[in-house]
Amino acid sequence: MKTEAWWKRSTVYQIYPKSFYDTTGSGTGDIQGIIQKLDYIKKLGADVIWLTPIYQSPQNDNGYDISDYYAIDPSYGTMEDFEQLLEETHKRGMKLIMDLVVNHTSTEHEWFKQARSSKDNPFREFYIWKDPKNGGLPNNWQSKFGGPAWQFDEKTGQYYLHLFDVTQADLNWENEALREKIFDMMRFWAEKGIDGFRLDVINLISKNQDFPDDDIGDGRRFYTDGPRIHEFLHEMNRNVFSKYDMLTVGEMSSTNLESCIKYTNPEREELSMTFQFHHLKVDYPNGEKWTKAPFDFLELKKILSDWQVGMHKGGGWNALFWCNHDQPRVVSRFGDDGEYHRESAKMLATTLFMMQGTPYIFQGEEIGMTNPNFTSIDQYRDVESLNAYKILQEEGKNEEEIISILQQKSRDNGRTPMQWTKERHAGFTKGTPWIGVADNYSEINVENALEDSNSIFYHYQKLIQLRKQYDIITYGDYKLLLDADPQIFAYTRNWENEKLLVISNFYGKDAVVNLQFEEEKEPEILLSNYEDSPRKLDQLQLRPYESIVYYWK
Ligand code: TEU
Repeated sequence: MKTEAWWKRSTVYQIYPKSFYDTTGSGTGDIQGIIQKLDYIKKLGADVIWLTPIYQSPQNDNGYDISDYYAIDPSYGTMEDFEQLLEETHKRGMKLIMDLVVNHTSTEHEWFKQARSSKDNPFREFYIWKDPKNGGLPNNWQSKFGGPAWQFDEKTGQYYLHLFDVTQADLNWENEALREKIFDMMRFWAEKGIDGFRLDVINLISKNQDFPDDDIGDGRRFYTDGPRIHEFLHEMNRNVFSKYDMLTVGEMSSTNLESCIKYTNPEREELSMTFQFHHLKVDYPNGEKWTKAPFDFLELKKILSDWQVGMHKGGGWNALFWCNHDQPRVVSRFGDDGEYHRESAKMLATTLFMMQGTPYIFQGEEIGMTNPNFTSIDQYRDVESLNAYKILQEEGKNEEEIISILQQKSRDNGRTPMQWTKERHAGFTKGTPWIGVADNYSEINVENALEDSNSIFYHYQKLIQLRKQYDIITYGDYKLLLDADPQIFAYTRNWENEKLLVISNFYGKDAVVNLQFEEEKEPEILLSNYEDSPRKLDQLQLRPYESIVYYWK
């Protein structure tokens, strides 16, 4: 029997250090704060911690703009703090993965400072420079944060490419010297003993070298899953990953199923798994993020199911997630953050955790943290949201409308401080938090969750345990049922002589489930979010947001 990769049965807990726990009173979280909360994560049962970037950075994009890959940002602590964190994590039998941001660096990185100093500087070719075309921009590509993707540099008379903020200059992966430098840096962290990497927008590193104008879009088709991407990832795997026993998860912007099978099928020696975002665009009507819109439930089912079936068939591996630091809170988004807060948060967790892949929990998700509903632009911090605010103003939208869009879509929804207690600032800091705390913290907090045996926290704990216990969750195939039902998300998993059936009501009203089953035996209920859920499947009625996992053997 082949050995199972350790990350297949693991659950990853994502920490956004800035908002996790502050031990100094600075108003931003720090590494010592993470160390103090390791036992909490252990209690939840997560096996792996993913830290978003803690490297030295001017923080224009909260650390995704790195100015030194070898240094810890002083706002988080020191390299000794980091080493202590790694040791304390390992002591508890958990693993730690770091964020690898190598599509771009900060323009304050030494490489970029050298590069911009003159056209013949050896670091010039570490970045992507182009001459003006007809006195203007080299092409019409757009930055993901709004506006053109090129910035003119007066001193040398050329433009540099930035797919994100103007302070995030894209690296030139065509340059072998750059690739060597990146692999060296990766080995430095691997040698410290980390257990893997989450690779930021890694499918954007290979650009079409003709840099053509895009007559139908914003340019993304010329660099998404680009011409040499599989070659670069394979090279990275051979030079770094394969030398260690790592979990590698690629964040794949606007990707497709076919590419993700290639990225993750072990035979190709690229990555362990991928994040894709199609299921999180079901509330972007016509692909437009900056509008207020309900989510398309049928589309959500279809997308998740296509990825389940497709990756299974192609021998790939999914990272399963609802939330991260770029996304609104899922209970506010696809659930109900009012009356059915608890039921809907549990339902969403169950629906995702019973799928095939490795699940990710974003800090606070396990207690059902919600969007904060900020009411004024002064409360927002995110560079993307602040840009969007300006663009929406220019489009003539009024203040109220813009704020209501940000309330639904801003990345800051996921970035408010972790709610630990009902004390001031939710116990996150003794100082002034860098971003406001959601005002429901006296109800929704870790202290309350731990005291209540029926809390969302313990539901997540149970889900993590089930995944360890039942092979079928890791290995079973997947089939969507009732694809056109406007209220029920139901699927089966089959493996050897076992079967799972997951039925979730995605809305706040009762639902009748019309399913025919040949099974003679009555199933066992592995988990439900209501007491006394029915074991009989015919004439099954679900209560608001009810979600049940049935099991046959
Ligand atoms: O995000 C990549 C990315 O494209 C998004 O999720 C982005 O936030 C979204 O498209 C905006 O609508 C990664 C990081 O997770 C994010 O925090 C960084 O800002 C970004 O890369 C740049 O490094």
